[in-house]
Amino acid sequence: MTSTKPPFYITTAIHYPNGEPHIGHAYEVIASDVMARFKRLDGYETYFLTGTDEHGQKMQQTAQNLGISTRELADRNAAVFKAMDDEVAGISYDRFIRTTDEDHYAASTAIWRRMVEAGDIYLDKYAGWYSVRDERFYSEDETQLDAAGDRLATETQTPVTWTEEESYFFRLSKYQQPLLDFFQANPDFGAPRSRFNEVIRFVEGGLEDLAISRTTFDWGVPVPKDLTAEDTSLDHVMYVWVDALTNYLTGVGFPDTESESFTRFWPADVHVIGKDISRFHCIFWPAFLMSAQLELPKRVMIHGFLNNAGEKMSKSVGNVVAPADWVTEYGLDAVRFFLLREFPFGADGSYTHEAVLVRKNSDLANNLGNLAQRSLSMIVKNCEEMIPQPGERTAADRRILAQADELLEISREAYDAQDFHRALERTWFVLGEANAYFAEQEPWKLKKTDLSRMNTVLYVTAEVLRKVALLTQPVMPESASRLLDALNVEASGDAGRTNASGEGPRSFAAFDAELVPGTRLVKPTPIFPRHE
Ligand code: ME8
Repeated sequence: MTSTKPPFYITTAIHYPNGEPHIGHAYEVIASDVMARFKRLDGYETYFLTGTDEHGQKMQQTAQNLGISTRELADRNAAVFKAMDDEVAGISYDRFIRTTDEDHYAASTAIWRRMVEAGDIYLDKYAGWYSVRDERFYSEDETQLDAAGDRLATETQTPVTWTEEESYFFRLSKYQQPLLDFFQANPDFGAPRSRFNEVIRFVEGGLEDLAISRTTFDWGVPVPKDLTAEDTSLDHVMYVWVDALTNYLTGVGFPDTESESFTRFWPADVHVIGKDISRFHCIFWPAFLMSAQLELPKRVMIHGFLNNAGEKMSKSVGNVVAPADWVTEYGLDAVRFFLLREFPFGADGSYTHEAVLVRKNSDLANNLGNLAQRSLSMIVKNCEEMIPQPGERTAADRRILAQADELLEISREAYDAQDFHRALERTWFVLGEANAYFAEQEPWKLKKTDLSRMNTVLYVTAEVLRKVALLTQPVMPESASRLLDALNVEASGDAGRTNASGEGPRSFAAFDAELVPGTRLVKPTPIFPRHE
């Protein structure tokens, strides 16, 4: 299909492969995947980038502790993160980027060159605190001493070490006012507003120039000697965040700014990231891009953290959940649904086994699964295995159909704000209404008294289910597809990937076209089994 809608480019944070992925990592890629699938189904040409952030001191130290080479650690764990996407979480990325990919070196070198040309890079000496775990510099007043007398970063409670080394600096201070002007002109650049406000307040407090190279280890993108602003005898590698952020450009073909993919997809429509890295994305990144004379991304969506029963996940507490364990226990679609339905994307949220069960059994098995099973089985049994011909519509029919009709626009609006929670809440509200409608109309009684009315009720219910199934494809690709299969809705070749069940997805272009009476149905198999 030649799309008339603008291209859509979405990215996740790239993850440090210094350990194994946990459910918080899965949360971010799943939400981004849902967003990408929604846009594809809605006819946007979509590019979805995710991957691993492999440079820096943290990677080098972890490898040393394990007694393996940093390259080996990166290869091994990047494969684990990729397997989470491919084999566990059903992620439909277009590229899985690794910052050790060759084209990424070219892109990082090119953005550095542009920042040098802008006069924004100079050589100096860094002296301050560094947290390897956060890969982040801290000023003294951002640190504190713990009971044992060890110094920690106050915000993240990670150990910091005194670091003194020659470093290149980026003139971040120069961009304070341009950033504030940009924020003012683009109030939706950072979301949710409360988190964006924190960023704005930080910039208003003044910005110091930023150390952007390291000389005390070598696992990074080399700072090109011929491009440095001043001469030095030391070998510098780029500070890991400089090359990490640049992945968003590499992914669409930078430094070839004339390339088809770059002209089509840059600037990114949305960077999806967690709350701990909002400053990097809302301050450093736009400042680098302003310096490099490149367009700024349209939006940074800052999601909250996923906690285990209200507690931060941590290895020492032993409450870290592996995505694969959850998927084995609850099934992928139920996990995806839970993560987006349970709490708003911008907020912190918690999970417990009980909370997942309630969502799975009440929202999926009861409200959706049961309604589908009962209504479609009735159609197969009583309507010669065909979508029945509806009669005249009553006020109750029109009401529930109108509520289902509105779901596409409501979802579009919610998705554009990455408010997955609201889209699902509204969809399940309509499903609740559909269940009430089905119970009130009692089609099983109409079977004996008014066949034509029974046909209408079954038709209306099936039509509501079709619309709900279409719109839940991004969240639950496999189950929604099976429901659409049960309704014998044709796959559209224009809506992106083939999904797990082998059927192609159904584009939203078919949203308004109602079910055709006479369409053959087969006896449905239960789509959302209860979790016992
Ligand atoms: O920060 N709940 O990588 P990372 C939700 N490499 N999200 C969580 C989470 C949790 N419990 N824990 C982590 C980095 N995240 C950098 C990013 S981007 C150019 C470089 C999120 O592996 C976190 O907020 O530490 C971040 O968005 C992502 O997982 C990767 O974290």
